[in-house]
Amino acid sequence: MNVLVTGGAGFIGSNFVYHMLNKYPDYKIICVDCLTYAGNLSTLEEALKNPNFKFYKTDICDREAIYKIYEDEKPDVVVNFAAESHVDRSIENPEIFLKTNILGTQVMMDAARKFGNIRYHQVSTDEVYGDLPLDRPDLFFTETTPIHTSSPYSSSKAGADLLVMAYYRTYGLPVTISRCSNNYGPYHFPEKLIPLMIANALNDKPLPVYGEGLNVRDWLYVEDHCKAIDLIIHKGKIGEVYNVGGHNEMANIDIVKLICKKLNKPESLITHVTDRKGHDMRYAIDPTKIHNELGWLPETKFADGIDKTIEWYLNNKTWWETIISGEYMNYYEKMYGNR
Ligand code: NAD
Ligand code: TDX
Repeated sequence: MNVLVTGGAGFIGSNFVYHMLNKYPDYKIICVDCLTYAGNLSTLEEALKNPNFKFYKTDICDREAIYKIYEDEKPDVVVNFAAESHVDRSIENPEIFLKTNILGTQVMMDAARKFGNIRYHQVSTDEVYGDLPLDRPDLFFTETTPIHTSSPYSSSKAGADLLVMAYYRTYGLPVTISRCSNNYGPYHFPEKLIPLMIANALNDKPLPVYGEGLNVRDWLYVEDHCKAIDLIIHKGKIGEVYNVGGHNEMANIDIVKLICKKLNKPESLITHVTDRKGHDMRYAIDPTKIHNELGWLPETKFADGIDKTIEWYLNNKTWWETIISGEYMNYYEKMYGNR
């Protein structure tokens, strides 16, 4: 089978590339990534040595180049991870989010239609459902929860989801969508909460918690997300949405305190900074459907996953130190300098 993976030089996409290469030695994995600030070819260093792996430095919005790749590589399945993924950046500059996340999705699906109605999977997010109140722990997002977005990022992801379902209904494109909760694990770009706090703590820098830090996220180890997508592309029902999440809700402040404890750093490093605009309060996924229909269950407990993640950042300092010493410094100064 030929599997075309977009965004494979980013966090979840690269973990998925490695998962697929390890699990299916007879599959060919074709990766398309234009290497934005979030894409890193060094992440794919091992994959690039594998004869079953091929990399294209290409923008998913580049229709001509994408059509050529479909024509040459003849994918059986397409998994679209490529996206602008950081909420804070979408608040500063929404345009690129609309371009990549919506128009890029359209190009990928037009190509899938043109070259044989190819099986198409869209990697979406729980953020399309908006947020839940903190005082209603009984509420969870199901696949029928209405779309109700908060940020330009989540709105662009929701726009893409609607387009995916339109291509299913209008053209009969064989699609599926997964909506996952917050991932953590190796190769997580250090602008996101967990890797940012690990990197700052290791450098004895302030740990910038937005507002009181009471916002709740539902954390899932990235490998479990990859396994869910693997199941969906092989056994998922066409035209369906699957929520993916591990019932592991934690307040941001508790995550940051835990990281301090694990790294033996003082909690006095924690600095409460101005809150994110439109900040979603709580995300919580009900994964009953993917469990009942496809037998998926998260395998890594948070206590183990966070230890593995911290260990990975300790053992791979060059990877993240290279990132935070470059252009990222300007971003950090702009976002956190006067916060
Ligand atoms: P990431 O920002 O780490 O990686 C995104 C990758 O896409 C990068 O390699 C980047 O170079 C590439 N890319 C961006 N624009 C592109 C374009 N126009 N053409 C080709 N490549 C492009 O993101 P991530 O955290 O790995 O997220 C991957 C997907 O999963 C996204 O669609 C995101 O919305 C979704 N998602 C993420 C999470 C999470 O917790 N990180 C949770 C649920 C869903
Ligand atoms: O410096 C910080 N301080 C802080 O308090 C950062 C970067 C974040 N936060 C808070 C904001 C959120 O409540 O931590 C929480 C997690 O923030 P992010 O890591 O930016 O993730 P989030 O906004 O929850 O979105 C993530 O999960 C859903 C991914 O980035 C999205 O791509 C995915 O769709």
